Amino acid sequence: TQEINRRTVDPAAAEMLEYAESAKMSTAWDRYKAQQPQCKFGLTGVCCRICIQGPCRIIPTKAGMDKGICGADVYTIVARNLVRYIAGGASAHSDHGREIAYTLLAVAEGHAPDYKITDKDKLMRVAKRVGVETEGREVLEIAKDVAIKALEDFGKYDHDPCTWLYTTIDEERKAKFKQTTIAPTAIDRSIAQLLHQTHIGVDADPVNIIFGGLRAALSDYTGMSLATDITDILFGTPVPVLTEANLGVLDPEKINIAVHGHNPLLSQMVVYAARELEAEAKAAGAKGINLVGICCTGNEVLMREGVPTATNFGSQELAIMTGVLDTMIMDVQCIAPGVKDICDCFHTLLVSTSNIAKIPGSYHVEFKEATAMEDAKKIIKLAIEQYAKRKPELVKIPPYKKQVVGGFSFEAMMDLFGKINPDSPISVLTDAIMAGEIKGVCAFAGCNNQKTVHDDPGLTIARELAKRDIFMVSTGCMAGAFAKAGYLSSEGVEAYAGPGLKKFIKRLEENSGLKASLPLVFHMGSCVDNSRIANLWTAMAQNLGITVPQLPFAASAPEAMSEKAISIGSWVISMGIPTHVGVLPPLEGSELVYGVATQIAKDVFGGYFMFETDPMKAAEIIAEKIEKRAWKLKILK
Ligand code: NFS
Ligand code: SF4
Repeated sequence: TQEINRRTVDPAAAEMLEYAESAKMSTAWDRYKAQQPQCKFGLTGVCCRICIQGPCRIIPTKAGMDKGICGADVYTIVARNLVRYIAGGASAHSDHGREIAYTLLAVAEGHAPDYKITDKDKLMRVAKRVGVETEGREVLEIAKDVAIKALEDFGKYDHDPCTWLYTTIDEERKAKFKQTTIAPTAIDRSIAQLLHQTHIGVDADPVNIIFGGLRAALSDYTGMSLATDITDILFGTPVPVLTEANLGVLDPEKINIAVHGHNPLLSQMVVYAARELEAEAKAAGAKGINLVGICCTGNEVLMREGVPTATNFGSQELAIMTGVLDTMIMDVQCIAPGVKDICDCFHTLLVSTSNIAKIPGSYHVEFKEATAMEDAKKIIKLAIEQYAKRKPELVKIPPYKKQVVGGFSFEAMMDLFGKINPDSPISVLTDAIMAGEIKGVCAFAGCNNQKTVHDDPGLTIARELAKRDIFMVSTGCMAGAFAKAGYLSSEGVEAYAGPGLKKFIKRLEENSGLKASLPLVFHMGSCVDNSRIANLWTAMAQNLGITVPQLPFAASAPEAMSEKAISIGSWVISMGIPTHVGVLPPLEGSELVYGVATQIAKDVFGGYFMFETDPMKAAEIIAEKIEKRAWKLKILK
């Protein structure tokens, strides 16, 4: 039990981990332990494997080992390794965005019959913003031009900055990115160029390498920004929705299907298909179909359809151990290959759907936009068949779930604020800051990481910031952690909000016209929806007539893990937001690179990284940064 307490603070995960131990099923926690101690060279970023003369491992104090074989200094190596993570992250996010943009194009051209334009108003708003003519034109014509505009952001050959970057940020940031030459002109180019720049014998200048990394990071932003916009156009812009989270959402009497991954093109279709096949599920003896989400594809369908969250990244294997998950449908990103081993201990069918994401032994159903509904139905029928194979003696659902109020897109937030001040919704937030009712805003993002106690850092920091009247929003697997702990419902407000924050949230609540009470932390979506959070801070800065770096706004990725998290963090600091990261990325091997990330970045961009692995200390640091900016702002005004 002591060991388990050091592994997670999620009661459902703890129960499943006890079970895994007694049943001798190995989990990510066990494999993390088996990897200890991890290689110090790798941990500090000083191992170079960029060419096959290597690996070169640097020991700065040891003559002859202070440089790589090619003569690369430690700062070159650390910087190159860092920005290659960004290239990976930006590729993942932007490729996701590209799929969505292609689907909009297919809809416009009539090749994707199962999809449609759901939010015409958003299409019009986006079209106007990106410079697509709307007057007197058919909806599908406009949609086509918006899709093409988005696809151009990937590969256009002029030298203008990407459209989805420059139409969503303020003038001051545009000038900053221009002056520092980090505005990407094409997403693909910036990523390919970064791989070129970090090839052996190209760039040895660490600062120049980091600037190349930031350009790719802004491409990451561009890709996710267009992904969010077009996903809203296709499936609707989220509005507040009531649901639940944690393994207790699994229903022993229903056919349980988990959607896991990131791309809503599939998971959203699964939602539609499940509704149509309800009768078939009943004919098979189940009480119906119960869809649940894991990771960000789960966040997507939570935001738009109220699909409950089963769990987040760190505990994905544990959902299968309940013995009632009939099928796990994966699309792309963050699906741990370890899930297959657990599926093999139960009856769970693992279905892969993307040509670039397969797991040996899983069942592959290729998902195509042209036959989307048919593909989704095929998978659900497989799940219905699978239900009969369930082993009753292996059913074990931990009885934990919490209420969740989600669905806070940027537009939904503005609607909420607009109930109090219809003329200037965002003023409701900024006025509360200027009046000192709340101190500022913290955005939580990112993953689970085995290097921390699962879910604990985010929850601890949020509790501390709540006490200090800091307004909070979240995306990604941190939103999953908050969901499971009751922080995405009024339970969190009652338990943790300081007096000012409570008053603020209650005021919103009284005016909201919603049946549900409002949460402590506002769920703004998947990781690609961090673009919504950027919209929020841009609107706040414009409303106050200040720059983003002057805004009392901070970010935290308490358990950052993926390359995507690194690329997000990098654009967030470029945008001017101080960003806490709760795990040490491999930077410590170079004082220079570490210094650029934590200090020089502040001088150049106003945003910077704060690395702190102790959640209590981290909360202190984040609150202090926000409070200091709020204090300065009040003097300024
Ligand atoms: Ni973001 Fe979301 Fe989760 Fe991390 Fe993975 S699912 S895209 S990368 S682990 S938060
Ligand atoms: Fe070693 Fe240089 Fe090759 Fe890196 S690029 S592995 S430092 S020789």
